[in-house]
Amino acid sequence: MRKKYIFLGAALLLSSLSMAQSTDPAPYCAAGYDDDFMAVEHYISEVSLGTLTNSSGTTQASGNHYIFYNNLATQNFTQGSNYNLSVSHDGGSSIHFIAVYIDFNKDGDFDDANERVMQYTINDPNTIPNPATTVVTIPANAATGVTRMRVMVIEDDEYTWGASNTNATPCTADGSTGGSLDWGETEDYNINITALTGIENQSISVENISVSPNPASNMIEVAFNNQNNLSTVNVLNINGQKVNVPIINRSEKSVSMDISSIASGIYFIEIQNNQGVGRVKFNKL
Ligand SMILES: [Ca+2]
Ligand SMILES: [Ca+2]
Repeated sequence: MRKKYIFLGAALLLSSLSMAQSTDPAPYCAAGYDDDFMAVEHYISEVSLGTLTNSSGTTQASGNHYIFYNNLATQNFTQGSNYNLSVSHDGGSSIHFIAVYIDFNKDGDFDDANERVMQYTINDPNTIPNPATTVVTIPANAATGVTRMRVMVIEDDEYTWGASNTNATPCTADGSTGGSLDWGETEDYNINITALTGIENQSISVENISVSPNPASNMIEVAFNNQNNLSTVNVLNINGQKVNVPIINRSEKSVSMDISSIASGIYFIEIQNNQGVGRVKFNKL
C-alpha cells in the first residue's frame, strides 16, 4: 500500500508540475495590486473567448494576484472574425472595472488603439454583469501568430473610477500606492491569430479583379481586367454566405455596389464568367 501512495504522490506532483502556470508577465508589464495592507479578495473564476475556456476557481491567485496561463493549448482566432468573450468573477459591488486587452499588433504592450476589447465600469453598485460579456472582433490587420490577452478585475480604493479615471489601466508596478489597481486579479493568456485566407480553388486570378476603395464604407467599384462575359457578381461574408447588396451601376467590365447597409467586417467579392470563378476580399468599415 505504501508503494501505491508513493506512486500516486509522484504522479500528482508530476502532473502538477507539467500543468504549472507562469507568474512572470515578461515581456509584458506587471499588473500587481497595492493591497498589502488589507486583504480584499477579488477573483476571475472563468474566462471564455471562442474555443478558449479556462476555469480558475473561486479563489484569488496569491502573490501579485497574477497568473499567466501559458500551459493551455493555444486556440486560433481568425483576422476579421467575431468571438464571444465572457468573464466570470466574484461579482462584488466593490469591483470597479472588468477589463480585457489583446496585443493585436504584437509590440509587447496593451496600449494601442482598440487593444482594450472589454471594459465594464461601475457607476452604481451592482451594475457590472456576471459574467461580463462582449463580442470581440479580431482586426483584419492584426498581426498573425501568438500574442497575449490580459483579463483583469479591479477595485480602486480611491474610487477614482468616477470623474477622473474613467478607464482601467493594464499595468502597475507592484507595491506602488495611490494608483487605481488596489485589489483584484489578473490572468494572461496566449492566443494565436491566423490570417484570413481567400476561398480556395479559384480559376480567375485575383490580380484580374480590383476593388476600390478598399477598405470602404459606402460604395465600392469592382473592375475586371482581361475578363469577358461576366455573368455573376456576389458579395459573400467570411463564412461564404451570400449577402444582399444593391448594384448601382453595371457594365461588362465593372460593377458599382452600395455597401452602406452591411455590417463592418471582411467580405469577399465573387465573380463568375465563362472562365470560372474568382474571389477577392474587402474590408467594410
Ligand atoms: Ca482566477
Ligand atoms: Ca500593442
